[in-house]
Amino acid sequence: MRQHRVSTVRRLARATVAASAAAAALAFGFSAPSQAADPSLREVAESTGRFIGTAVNDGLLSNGTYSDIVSTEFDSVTAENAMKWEAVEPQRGQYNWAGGDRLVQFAQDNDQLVYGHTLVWHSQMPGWLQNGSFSNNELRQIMTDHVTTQVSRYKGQVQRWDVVNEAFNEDGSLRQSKFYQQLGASYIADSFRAARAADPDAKLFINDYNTELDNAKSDGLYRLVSDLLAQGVPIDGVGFQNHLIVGNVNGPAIRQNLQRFADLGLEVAVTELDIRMQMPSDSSKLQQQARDYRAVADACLAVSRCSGITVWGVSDRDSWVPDVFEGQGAACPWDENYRPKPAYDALRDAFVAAGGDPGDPDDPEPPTGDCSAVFNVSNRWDTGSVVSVTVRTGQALSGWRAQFDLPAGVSLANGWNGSFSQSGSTVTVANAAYNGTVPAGGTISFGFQTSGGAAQDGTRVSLGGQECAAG
Ligand code: 9MR
Repeated sequence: MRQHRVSTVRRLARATVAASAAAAALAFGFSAPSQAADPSLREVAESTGRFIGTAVNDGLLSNGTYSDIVSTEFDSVTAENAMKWEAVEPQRGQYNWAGGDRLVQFAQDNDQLVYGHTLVWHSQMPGWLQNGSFSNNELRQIMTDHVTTQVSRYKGQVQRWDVVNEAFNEDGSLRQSKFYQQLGASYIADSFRAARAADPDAKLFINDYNTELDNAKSDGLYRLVSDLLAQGVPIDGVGFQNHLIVGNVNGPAIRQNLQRFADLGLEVAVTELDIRMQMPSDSSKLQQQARDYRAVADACLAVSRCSGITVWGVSDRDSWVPDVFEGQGAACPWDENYRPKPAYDALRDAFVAAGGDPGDPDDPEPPTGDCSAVFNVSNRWDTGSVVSVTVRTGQALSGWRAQFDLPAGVSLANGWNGSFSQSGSTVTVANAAYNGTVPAGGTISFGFQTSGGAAQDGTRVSLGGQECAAG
């Protein structure tokens, strides 16, 4: 039975992507691109309660093909460079928000999450900071001022922050960054505390590369986050970049490693996924790449606390890889001509396999005036469960409230993509700041975890007081 319909808005937007890509094809003299799948990656991801994001080069948003793909295929965006220290505070105390603001506005216009990247990092520091000499106290103040100013600027608009990026050496020791050399390991806790004080609702992450597997580096990270938690430092999540190589991806090992961090009670996320190959590409490498993308996506989707996947760039045309790894490239899900690659289909398939609704291309009409809901218990154990809920609304909404009942004795532990409260057995979920606007025929997705027992599959949901049909 059909459980999910695609909004007319998104259908039109996807038609625009195809049209502008076809126009680009004519202009550049290559063959017309194939159309992306329907429903989009974003829609299948949303119906699993996870996000699918991309790094965005805000300078490219004026390119219609690029921006259409970003808005229709992704529900989360990360600034590829525009929110880094050198871009944001090029002179001490003088801030430039142009690129970050542009991206945040784009995200709000398209009902997307923003993943903030990044506050404290040894790389891409402005010259005045890199080369300046400061007393330890002064450096600590500079660092916390920067974190406070940037997080405050985007309070309520950026849902997740990479507070500290790439703090580790390969052997699991802390990197000798300027911050570590002068301030010791306490620079990490101080950065998180400053970020929490500036926006108590933003989820705070530590992010790194080569930590995807259980190895010396990820062991160091594991020890650090365990210590931070034990000290009560406000950290919510760990980001795993996943800059990987075709043919060299071990999905089950990635899953296991994600799970050990999740078991600390933290959110985990795939934050910068790309999978590069030796050029030139050919169809067998592209097929292998698709299997590798699928393996990473499956790994995340098998871990209930893995909140989403961000790819590090839309197309091979825009990727950082060829500039850094000589002779390598083709690492992204879209090709140089913005055509979806097998890797795109693989990502989409992974979400569908994890419960994302594939839709029904023969039945494109959005319904009007009613709602239907899928209440899916994706994981259950004796004392708890994980639930994803997708509600389709026939009416355009600018704010919503959904309600449902949990079995006696079962309580809400935590939820995402909404603001949750429980009174007796009834749970009320109101929209978050970023997902209140829903077009007619559009969907609302949220998820939550229970304690004290499991929720029941197929529980009826009401939207704005109206009971929704099942499925
Ligand atoms: O993709 C980014 C590229 O445009 C920049 O030149 C580069 C500068 O260091 O940073 C790239 O993004 C990096 C990210 O910020 C942190 N993890 C590694 C990413 C790829 O280098």
